[in-house]
Amino acid sequence: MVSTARWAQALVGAGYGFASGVPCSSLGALQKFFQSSDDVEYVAATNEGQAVATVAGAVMAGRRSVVLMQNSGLGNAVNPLTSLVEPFGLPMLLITSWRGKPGMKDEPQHERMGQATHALLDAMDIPWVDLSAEEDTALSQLSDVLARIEAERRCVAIVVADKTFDKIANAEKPVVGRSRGRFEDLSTGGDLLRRIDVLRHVAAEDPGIVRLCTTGKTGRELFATDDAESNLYVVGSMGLASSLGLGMALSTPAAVMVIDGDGAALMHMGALAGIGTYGPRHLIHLVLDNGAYDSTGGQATISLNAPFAEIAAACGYAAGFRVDDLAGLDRALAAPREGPVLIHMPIRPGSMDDLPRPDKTPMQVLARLRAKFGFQEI
Ligand SMILES: Cc1ncc(C[n+]2csc(CCOP(=O)(O)OP(=O)(O)O)c2C)c(N)n1
Repeated sequence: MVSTARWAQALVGAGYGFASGVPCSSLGALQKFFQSSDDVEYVAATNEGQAVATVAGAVMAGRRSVVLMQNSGLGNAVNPLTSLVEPFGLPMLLITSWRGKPGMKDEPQHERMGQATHALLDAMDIPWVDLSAEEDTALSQLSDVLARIEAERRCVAIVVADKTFDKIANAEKPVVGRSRGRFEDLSTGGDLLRRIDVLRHVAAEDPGIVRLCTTGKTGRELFATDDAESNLYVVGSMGLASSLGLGMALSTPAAVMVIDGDGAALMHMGALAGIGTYGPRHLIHLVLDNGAYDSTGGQATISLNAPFAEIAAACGYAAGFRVDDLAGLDRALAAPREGPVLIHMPIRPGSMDDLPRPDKTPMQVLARLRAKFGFQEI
């Protein structure tokens, strides 16, 4: 059996100070260590995909970070692992349990994933090692994996079977509840704007703000109107720009604006609870709500029944604003900020004709952002 404290201390000692995950009983002791350590900032994610995206945000800003999950949760994480971590070349440690390990008695719901865990990692081109239950071997495997992450600048997984780590008695740091934020409706009822009008306006704002732009036409329009160093086009990982923003805002003093779509925001609504709970005060979450999946042909979303600003305020954002013109947007942006704000802005569907796509790779766009904001590469 491996000493949880010794192994985790080796990880922390190697500079891994940021972690996010969703629990698994097989990783319970390790997660308890991270949640109790003063040397680790741990974000309890509501979904493994969000954990990956939150860690991705921290990694982009230069922090050595680890994501922890049950192998059932690998299914939830496939999308950001393949469409965020890989295209942006993000080095990170993924620790996954191995429920349903063939030959070990486990529940029926773990059987298939237990057989498929390594094949799934292989399919995603994520190198892995099965952690030894012998302590010295497990420690040397850890240092080999960390060296590989940094040398090859990629995600590497450690697969942990049940009963590998010993139990620890550390007391988890409590999650601090945040009080409900205020909600203000600044709408005027006038004609709705086009997305490009809002993006032009936002682009003319302070260039010292990181702008993380959701997948689809929003990023393409921002690219077309103002391809600035502050922009990061989150080309994949639909719905996870907000979790990415959370991890980044927790890792840099720079203001971070997430420009989201209604379809994307709906896809990962649990992220609102995470942002509300961890509350980075320099995070602005702008949801451009055209009532449609505009980028894929304008199919209707169900955003009519999603009062994003009120939900965000209830989740602990300092404030939620509903605005429908640029004056309202400016008022919301200028309001004193005691924590994250969400600005819900209904807009017209439709986009520019002949919309280009970013002419730089995700890695080039990230390199530019890092240079501008002084984010160190790990
Ligand atoms: C996980 C996932 N599901 C579906 C898609 C296809 N897709 C790309 S953009 C998009 C629409 C996004 O809608 P919304 O966030 O409302 O933004 P809009 O296109 O309206 O600007 C969809 C469904 C995808 N890229 N990823």
